[in-house]
Amino acid sequence: MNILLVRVPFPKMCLGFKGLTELEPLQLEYLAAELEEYNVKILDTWVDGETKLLKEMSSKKWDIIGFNSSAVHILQMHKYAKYAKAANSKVLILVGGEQPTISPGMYNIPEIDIIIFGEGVSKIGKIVSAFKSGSGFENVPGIAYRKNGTLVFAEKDSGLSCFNDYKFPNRELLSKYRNRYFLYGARSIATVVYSLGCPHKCNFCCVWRKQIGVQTRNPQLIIEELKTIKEEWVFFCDDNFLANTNIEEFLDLLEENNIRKRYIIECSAELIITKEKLVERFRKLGLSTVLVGLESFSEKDLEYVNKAASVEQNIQSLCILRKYNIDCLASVIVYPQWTKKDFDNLWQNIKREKITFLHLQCLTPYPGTELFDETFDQINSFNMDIYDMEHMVLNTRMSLKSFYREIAKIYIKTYNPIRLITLNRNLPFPLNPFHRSAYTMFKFIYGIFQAHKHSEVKCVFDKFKTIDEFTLNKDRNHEIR
Ligand code: B12
Ligand code: SF4
Repeated sequence: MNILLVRVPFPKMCLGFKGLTELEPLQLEYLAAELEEYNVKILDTWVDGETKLLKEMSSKKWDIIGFNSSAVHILQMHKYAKYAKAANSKVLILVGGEQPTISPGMYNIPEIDIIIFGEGVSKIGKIVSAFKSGSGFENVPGIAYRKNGTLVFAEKDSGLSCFNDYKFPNRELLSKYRNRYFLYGARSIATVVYSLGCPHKCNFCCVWRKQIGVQTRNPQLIIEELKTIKEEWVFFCDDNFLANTNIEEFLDLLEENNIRKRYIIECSAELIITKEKLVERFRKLGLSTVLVGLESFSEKDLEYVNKAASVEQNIQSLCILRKYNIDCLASVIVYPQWTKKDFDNLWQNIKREKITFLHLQCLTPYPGTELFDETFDQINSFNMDIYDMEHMVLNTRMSLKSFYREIAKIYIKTYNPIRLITLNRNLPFPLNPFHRSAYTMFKFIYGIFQAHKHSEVKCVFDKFKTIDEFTLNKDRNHEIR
């Protein structure tokens, strides 16, 4: 069996993390580890580009092609599935990731044979065996498969990821690319999963809709995995790192084993406060940067997205990170109802809190989330190419052009080199002059000024009239033609 696993390229209009952050495709490396008895190739189009993908798919060599897809990749994914089937009608096309899990209706095209819900490691081997033997897919739980042209849902699986039983990701397949991965200015970086899931329920987030609770790996396994990693930097891609219940044990082991690396984590504000002692200790053992979803400096906004932390907790968490000299990448949401006054208020808070490393995210109703259901009639574009959280797809109170201009102005003011030098804080990664992210950052801000032009582009999902057509909750046989 020849199996090609593909990370789908970013669409042209997507502003996203493109060029600012490119990490290894960990989900595909996990799947590859499970398929070691077969001939497996991972094609990372973020590094390899589209031409190589088209060439591979034309070669007719592959029996199975598996795509990883977030929302921004859906339309691209359709295009490649069609291309692959046209080149070889016998190839089996799979798609997995958080978006297929929560809105399978958007992947219901004849060219996609199997949609994988939730974790894929326990399913991929079964799918390949069933395909090889021709026995059919009905005995593989947690998937939807095409039978006589119709999408059929197999029985549900437990929804749990048994990460303690999984093999370590196969990092060998992309070994020649490893020096190409980076997160802002942090180069030579590997990605590790410690836990999955989050205890909170923000309305815009798909994590709690696809993942049952918080599932934590055995810390001893993390240590064993870290020992196999050559990179200086490690990004823990947990949804909420401090939600882990066994961090103390992990830090003990890190110390005992004298593992010296620099770590980047993502976590929510209130856990930084309740677990301050752990943060302080982790700092001494290499914690460098924390990505915090502050989401807003207004209680009303926080309430609107059902955020667990309050404004006061957000501010306190920033204070703690400053106290231990830990870099903070503050992520703040911009809301469709905002007026110029709200942007001004945001800037006052950025100044007061001396934020140097900022990511603004437009409130985005990803299909399958609670926010999507709540705002369905206020969505002005279903063009998934712009669902990158840099584009605003909800109707805004200001004109879209002015709205984007305000976003760009905040970035320009925040990353003003004179301001950063005067603040005498660690320079944020994007401004590291020795790294191409500095150039990309300028390109990114320029892109925001142009973003209003993208909302008019039509797409295949414009003809979907109900939420169920996206999520297939009721009408599971709907097909996109
Ligand atoms: C780490 C991370 C990143 C990293 C990228 C990491 C990477 N290796 O690609 C960075 C920081 C670059 C990033 C960027 C972005 N991200 Co991000 N990211 C995550 C995070 C926190 C973890 C993903 C991860 O690596 N998990 C670990 C792996 C092992 O698990 P997994 O991805 O769930 O994969 C399993 C299954 O899904 C399945 N599977 C997946 N693919 C396939 C394919 C096949 C064939 C099969 C069989 C199975 C299968 O099997 C895997 C193993 O069990 C998720 C949150 C989450 N929990 O999903 C958000 C998340 C995926 N990101 C999100 C977003 C919005 C973005 C950005 C658009 C943000 C932005 N403004 O630019 C960009 C887009 C980048 C992109 N992917 O195109 C959203 C996606 C929303 C959506 N519905 O599309 C999420 C869900 C966060 C959230 N809370 O909403 N992200
Ligand atoms: S805190 Fe983060 S991971 Fe948890 S539900 Fe909210 S957005 Fe999702």
